[in-house]
Amino acid sequence: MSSRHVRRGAAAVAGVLLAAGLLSPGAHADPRSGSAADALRTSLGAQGIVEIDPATATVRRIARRDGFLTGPSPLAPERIVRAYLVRHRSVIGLDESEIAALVLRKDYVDIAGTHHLSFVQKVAGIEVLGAGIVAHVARDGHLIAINGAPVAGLPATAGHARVDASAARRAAVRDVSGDSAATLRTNAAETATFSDGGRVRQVVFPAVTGPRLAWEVITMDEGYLSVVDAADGTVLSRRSLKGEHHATTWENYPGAPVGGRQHPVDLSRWLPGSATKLDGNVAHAYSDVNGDDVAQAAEEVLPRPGTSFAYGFTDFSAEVGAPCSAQRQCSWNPAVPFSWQSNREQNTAQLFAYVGTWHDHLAAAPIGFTRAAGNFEARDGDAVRAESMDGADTAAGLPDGDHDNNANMTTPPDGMSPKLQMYLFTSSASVLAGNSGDAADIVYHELTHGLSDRLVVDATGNSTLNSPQAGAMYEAWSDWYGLSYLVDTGLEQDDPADGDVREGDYILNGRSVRSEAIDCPVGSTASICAGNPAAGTGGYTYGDYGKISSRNAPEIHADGEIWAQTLWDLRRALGSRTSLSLVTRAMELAPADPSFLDMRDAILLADRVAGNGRAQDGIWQVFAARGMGVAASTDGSADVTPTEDFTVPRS
Ligand SMILES: [Ca+2]
Ligand SMILES: [Ca+2]
Ligand SMILES: [Ca+2]
Ligand SMILES: [Ca+2]
Ligand SMILES: [Zn+2]
Repeated sequence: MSSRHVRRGAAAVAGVLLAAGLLSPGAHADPRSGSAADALRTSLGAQGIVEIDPATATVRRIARRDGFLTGPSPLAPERIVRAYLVRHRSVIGLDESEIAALVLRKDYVDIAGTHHLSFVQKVAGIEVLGAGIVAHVARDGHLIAINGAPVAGLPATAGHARVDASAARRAAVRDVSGDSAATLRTNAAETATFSDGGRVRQVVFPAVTGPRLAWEVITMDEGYLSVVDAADGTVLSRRSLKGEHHATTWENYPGAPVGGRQHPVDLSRWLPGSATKLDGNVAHAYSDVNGDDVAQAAEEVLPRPGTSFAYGFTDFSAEVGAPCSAQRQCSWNPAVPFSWQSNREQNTAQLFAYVGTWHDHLAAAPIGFTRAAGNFEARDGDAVRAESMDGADTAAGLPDGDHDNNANMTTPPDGMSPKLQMYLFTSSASVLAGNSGDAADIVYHELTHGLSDRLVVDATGNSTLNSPQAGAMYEAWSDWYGLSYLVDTGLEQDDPADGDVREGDYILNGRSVRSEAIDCPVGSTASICAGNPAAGTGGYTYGDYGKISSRNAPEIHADGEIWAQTLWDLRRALGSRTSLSLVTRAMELAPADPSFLDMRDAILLADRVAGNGRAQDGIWQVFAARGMGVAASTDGSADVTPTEDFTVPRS
């Protein structure tokens, strides 16, 4: 585990953000600064460094590699610095009054006698977070270097806070899924202290849209420094103050054109700084290789000194051969017992990150699968038990037939942990020697079963997704939420062409685990939308129920394709955000054990509740085109021969 002194990089949230790199160019930037910077750089010689921060258009650094900026001087260090700033103000990016307004916060003299002067900026006495000038002056008065970057054009007043210090602290705690109950100790106008030793103080935050009044919140219980908007309580940034946890993960699958390469990620949102295994608020991930649903010590993944949970991926593609490729890499060799061990830690950390990512995605707007909605969190007693490589060692170092080529999620009522089991896939001509826990589409499919099982419930909180039509939607939602996310985030493409959004693309080497792609419209002539002959070509309609499975019998994954494709149409018609909102709200509004038509009606109702009825016509058009028009009928959720209809209500 890393040192407590190591600080994690700032994490920006909510689209607004910190980090100098995201600040908008200062409106007051001197248009001549480019030439002034060039002139100064020239005067400093070949080894001169003059950098302008592209975001603030103010100075980032002035120095030279072969000497100092000025000669020795008997003047006080602060005077040396201020004189230099004024002389080079067009490069600094501040005018004379802005330089005069810089406040010397600290003059630290190191044991060599060098002064390190920190100048901050203030608005009506309130410090501008992260902005200012740091200058270094040698003991004999040489100015060594200037570091920035300050903010130009600050307003004269900061306004008033509408959110108080305690509310700001609560927002910061909530944001990191914390549970601190620390109480207010002292409360002055602009600074409050709390019983955990933390502090809340007013600051001016340089946001993209301009400076805004905010609270800097330091929570010692949670170990974060957060910035909370004083107007509306939005968390503008956060940074962990604790030892950090990293993993190296991808977002899609190994070798994917987008999201296919490992890169460092910060696990600290989901893992306490003190964690010695992958066990946090949203999940406990371990490799249940013996398949007994218990985490034995050898199945845990431990952090490595210096690298935390960053485990590299071992590519087995060359060893296994086709269909493994650079674009879809294999993760073990089914011919070699225990070969999966090479990626055991990597895959478990990957799965942990997937579960955390999906928790956060579902919890946020517009879906809103929160604690109150019944999501999965350790503080409520129901973190996900995420079992990677489940049963990989149930047949002498290989998975037995009950532990391969699949994945599953078992979801008990709220308050009890679900169990997510990811299996290895054994290779064949068309199936990769891969791991379902490496594939975003499969992990998100399984976790979404937890969403629908927790939202479509009876009065006692038990899932009611039992009968065939409800079961078909249960499978469809899992594909739809996952693929929507992958397309929304650019990890997968939904081209104008039909049939390019496919569940199981990685593990089936470019094909789908379904009979058709999810983006197959009714009437499509694309070959991947040809479906089962019994159902006819093109995307499916309600009357195809029971005809989609290759066994020509009702089957929930197959019949679920009707619902999944319909929701994909809805997503196209209404947009991702609106359709996610309506489909989720409809789960909450639907009757127990719903039929497709019950759920169509719940979506219409959700639009009246959450969308003021704006989408009624669009919803009807989508459902009518899929045979769920106004005169469609079904004899309940258990009916596997519903009657389709393609008309919309007369207005
Ligand atoms: Ca076990
Ligand atoms: Ca298991
Ligand atoms: Ca819960
Ligand atoms: Ca498409
Ligand atoms: Zn499923």
